[in-house]
Amino acid sequence: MLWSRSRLSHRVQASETIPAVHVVVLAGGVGGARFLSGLRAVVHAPDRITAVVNTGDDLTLHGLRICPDLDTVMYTLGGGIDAERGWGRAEETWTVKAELAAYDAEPGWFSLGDRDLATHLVRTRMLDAGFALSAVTAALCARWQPGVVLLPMSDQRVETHVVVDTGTGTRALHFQEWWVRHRAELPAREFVQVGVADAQPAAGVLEALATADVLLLAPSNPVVSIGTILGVPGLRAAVRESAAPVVGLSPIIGAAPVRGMADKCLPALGVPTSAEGVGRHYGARGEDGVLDGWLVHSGDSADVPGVRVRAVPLLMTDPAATAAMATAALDLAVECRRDA
Ligand code: FO1
Repeated sequence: MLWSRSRLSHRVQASETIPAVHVVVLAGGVGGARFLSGLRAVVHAPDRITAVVNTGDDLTLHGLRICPDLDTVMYTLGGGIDAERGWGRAEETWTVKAELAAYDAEPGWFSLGDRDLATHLVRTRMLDAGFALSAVTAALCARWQPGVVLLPMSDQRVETHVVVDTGTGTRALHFQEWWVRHRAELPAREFVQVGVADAQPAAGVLEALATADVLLLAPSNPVVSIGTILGVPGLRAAVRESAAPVVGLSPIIGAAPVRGMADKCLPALGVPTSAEGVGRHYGARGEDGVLDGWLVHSGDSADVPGVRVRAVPLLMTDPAATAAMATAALDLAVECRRDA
């Protein structure tokens, strides 16, 4: 069922009471990218959306710097994503991957497509020339035209490593090895962002947060995506001090994540895998948290003290559903703003 334009435009009216809407979204990979495409459909001035994207999943392989979440958002909004996989390029070929395997060039468990490799080659060349990751991302977006301002959370390297039980002790793995090679089957005891102490928000991030009319936490992994972004020194405080209402969208529907493996991450923090658990984990801005509003899936309930909770459909089944979610988030932001 297509979301009727009149209904959408009617509902958007509510959100347009926020003057010159500048929406800043903290986002991870697939869920964040899908949500951003819905938000872009609703916020008519696309360059008034700034996405601050997780870079804790980044890794260096075969001498190339790979930024999965930035690329997933860029490809999804730029029209180059392989929608089935949710990452990498459409119409991809794997010739180089096969040649690397023929050389037994490790690691074979992380697949780099031929088209995708061009992105990593250009990024690595620019990083080696001394350009900041934010500048490199802007250069790559000149081709892809995502219709939003795409910023890494930091220009410094921050890599999520996972401390797992080995049965005879513990070992730290790069997030991608845990996530891709082991499909997150090894119980995670702790997530460590290597380098985060020396990191700062990327160029443009604090300015975006300071000029935001609405701040949204996309339905991304609350531990390794949203949590990693908020862990960059100065970022959480900037969110808490923002004049904009802060609204999050639950990545958990019922007792399970919509996609990805948030349920494999939350136990390491002692957070229940529920919309209420994640909402309480983010916490109310009136206390020491970050939320003013929290959207949970219709049928779920959540009591998050100090946070205004609304239940709406949160399944991003098609563009119209995602646009409706984005509208609901903006509407809740308007409600929260009135309370401020
Ligand atoms: N995910 C996989 O499950 N298998 C892969 O081989 C793989 C390769 C890959 C290459 C580039 C890229 O941007 C993403 C890739 N991903 C792969 C997805 C990636 O692990 C996730 O997108 C994020 O890191 C989690 O949000």
